[in-house]
Amino acid sequence: MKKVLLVGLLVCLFAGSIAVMAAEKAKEVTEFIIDNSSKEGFVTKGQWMTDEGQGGQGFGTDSLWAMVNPKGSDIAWWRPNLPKEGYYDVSIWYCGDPNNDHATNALFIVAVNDKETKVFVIDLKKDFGKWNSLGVFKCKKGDKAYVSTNSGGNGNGIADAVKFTFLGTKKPK
Ligand SMILES: [Ca+2]
Repeated sequence: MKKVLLVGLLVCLFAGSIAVMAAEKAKEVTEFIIDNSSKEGFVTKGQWMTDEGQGGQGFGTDSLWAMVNPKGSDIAWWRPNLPKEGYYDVSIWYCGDPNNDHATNALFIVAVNDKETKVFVIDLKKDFGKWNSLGVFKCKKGDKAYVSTNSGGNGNGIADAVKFTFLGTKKPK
């Protein structure tokens, strides 16, 4: 009788560990976030200053800002290392504008295969403090897709966070 109980217990433990393994497999990472504070995947050129206040609505502990510059020569790039080819939603997050000096026409560029694909004109005085989707892009595995912004708008430029969310290998409807 004791043997039966022991075998029963072992079967239960085995089934339990299979269930845990299955649950862990289901928790596949699908969101790839690059913040201005990320150690990898975020690069700038030119003059960017740290803003820890962020109007209380930045992503993470701080964000960067660049003084309005007609040449737009202050540039920030977010470049994730994607684990597989497929369709990704690309979203941007920028902090609040407590001094009312952010650009209303900041350029954000999405590039795939290292080629600029789509340009967006973003009003940084609106929709801050949340993820804003720029759309769905087919990206290759690796670090060939990126988002960039610059200081060439009519107000200060902001570099905060970008998120690539894996949607699948087939084009979402
Ligand atoms: Ca940030």
